Amino acid sequence: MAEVKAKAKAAKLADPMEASIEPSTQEMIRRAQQLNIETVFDRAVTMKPCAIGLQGICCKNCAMGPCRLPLPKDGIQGEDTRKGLCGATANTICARNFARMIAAGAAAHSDHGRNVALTFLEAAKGTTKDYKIKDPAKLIQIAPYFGVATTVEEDGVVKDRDLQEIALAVAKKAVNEWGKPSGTLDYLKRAPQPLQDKWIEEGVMPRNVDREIVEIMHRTHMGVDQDYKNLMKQGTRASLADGWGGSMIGTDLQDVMFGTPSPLQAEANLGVMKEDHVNIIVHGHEPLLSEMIVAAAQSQELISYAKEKGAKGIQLGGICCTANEILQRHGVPPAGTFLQQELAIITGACDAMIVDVQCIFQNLANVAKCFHTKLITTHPIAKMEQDNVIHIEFDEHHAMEDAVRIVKMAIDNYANRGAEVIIPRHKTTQIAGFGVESIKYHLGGAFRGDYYTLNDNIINGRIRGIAGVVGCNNARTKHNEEHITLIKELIKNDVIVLTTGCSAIAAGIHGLLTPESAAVHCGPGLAEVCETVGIPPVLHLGSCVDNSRILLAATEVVKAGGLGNDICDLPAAGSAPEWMSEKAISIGQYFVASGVYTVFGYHMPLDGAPEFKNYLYKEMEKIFGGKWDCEPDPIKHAHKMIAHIDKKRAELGIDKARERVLMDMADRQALGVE
Ligand code: NFS
Repeated sequence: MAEVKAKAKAAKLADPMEASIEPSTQEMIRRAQQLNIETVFDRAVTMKPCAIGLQGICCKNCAMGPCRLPLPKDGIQGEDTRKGLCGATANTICARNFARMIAAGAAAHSDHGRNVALTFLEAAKGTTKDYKIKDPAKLIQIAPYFGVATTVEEDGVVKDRDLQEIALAVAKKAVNEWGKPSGTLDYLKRAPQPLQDKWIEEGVMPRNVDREIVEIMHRTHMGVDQDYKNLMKQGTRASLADGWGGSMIGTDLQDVMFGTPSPLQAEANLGVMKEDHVNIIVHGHEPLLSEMIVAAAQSQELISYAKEKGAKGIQLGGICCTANEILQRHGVPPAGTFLQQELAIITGACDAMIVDVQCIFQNLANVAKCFHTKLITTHPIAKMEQDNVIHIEFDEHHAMEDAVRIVKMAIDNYANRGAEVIIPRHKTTQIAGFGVESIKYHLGGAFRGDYYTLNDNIINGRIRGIAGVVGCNNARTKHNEEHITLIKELIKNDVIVLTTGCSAIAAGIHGLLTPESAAVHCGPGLAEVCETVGIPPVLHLGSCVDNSRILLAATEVVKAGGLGNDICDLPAAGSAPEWMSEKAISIGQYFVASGVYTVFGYHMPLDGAPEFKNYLYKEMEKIFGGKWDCEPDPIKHAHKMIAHIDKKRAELGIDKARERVLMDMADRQALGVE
């Protein structure tokens, strides 16, 4: 009987080799299972997703439901008569659910952006000593978009305006973007003019960030908007408020306060943890506190304190997008992607895990209970109910004090480690920290400092096109497999890849973020370009809020000329092969509404409403030039993107390699981009 029971239990465990393609992940899943500690990988085996929810047609927006409208097994024959109690159709329900995902995603990104803007306001006012203007050039660059002057005229002489004064004016304007009573978002004017014209024509210019999110909640309340196209109009407006609003402002102000990233070398994967060091893992998204933790952990005082306690030093590592933030600015190595968060604790070497907001498993607390790990929540909006979790609330007025307290707590905990520490040996080297500015520098050439070289190489066919590969891991797919197979297929076909989020961490872990990988994995054209300018074929552009960098990089490509006059004209495509979060849906929609063909992997919750699905997958292209698609097979997924890139190359007349005719000033002005 006992044996039968044991077998039944064993059947519910994940097979490590099936769960991930990554050896240290496999090793740690195995160790967790030996220690009888459950992880997300096991839960993915024991719990199946709801078949109706998967189709996107469960409505629980009122207490007459939940109403479920599954698609009949043999599809819709004749008229679709499915209705909820109120009469809501499958299209309405599916579109409402989709729009609510956008609202949640846009809210998460944008609230992060708001917190950054509020902290920047404190810094500009001088009411916090821990945050300063680290990158004045970036401040000067963004000020005009907010209508803030960077010069003053005194007695007929034009002088530079006081930096602190500019900062205060920018901060006030930025904070206002979340709730201004009239007008539209200031940053929309950064998009190519034809795209702005489209948004105006479609009536989707976001007015302020909060309003667009609130309006989705209103429209999707019982008995309000019952037209899927109109619902998606609002979904689009809220997503644009995220990509060209909350996220973009968040990215820019983080750059101003913490420095604009430039390429740097670092390591990646669980193997960055060190047995003889105090290991601190920061996990989440907002870099406001983790920036301070980096400074604290690098301070001589705390390093000496760690040595006093018997450690050789302090090793910081990151998980998820907080990892990307401190990687791109300080070279702090990411210890793993979203799906590796429990595994970092299972090493037995994690002395403290500090979490802020988003993508944090509640099960971390249960895993931490099995070890000495201190799990510390730091954000007022993200606490955990388990009693082993410590809450140290971060406040920008005493941010450094909080950080020192947390790092000391981790150091004090070093002595409490259990006997068996097993850190997987796997780690890689990577170059991360690219951005709009550094692409300009690396691919622009010494004289022109612009996107000309990139455009030239796209036009002459060495680079076939550009792909943005972003987003999460999903425990319903094999960890990292889709990301890596897809990215390799793209670069093999001479498509340069811009990556962010957990996809970027995965690319780093699998060795694709080095210039040397070009010779191994790229087609001859892309390899030649990478070798000549010394860049990796896959460029790490940061965290998920930094997808705004991809929008701006695409805009720079348009501005450099020769590849059409809007983002939708570019030989480019977007992808989130292992997506799972609502943020990914918001990102997908703002990419589509910015003119990008966007393919998601795994599955989309749309099958129960074929008409609505068709609207996203086909009709949307007629409106914005971009559309949704889904393809779980990573090779087919890559080839859908490549086919789109080739279609755009043919439309541009560059399907056969040729030299570009340089644009003159009149041509550039005709493009309507600054
Ligand atoms: Ni993006 Fe970053 Fe990762 Fe997905 Fe989560 S960390 S914001 S949501 S899982 S990429």
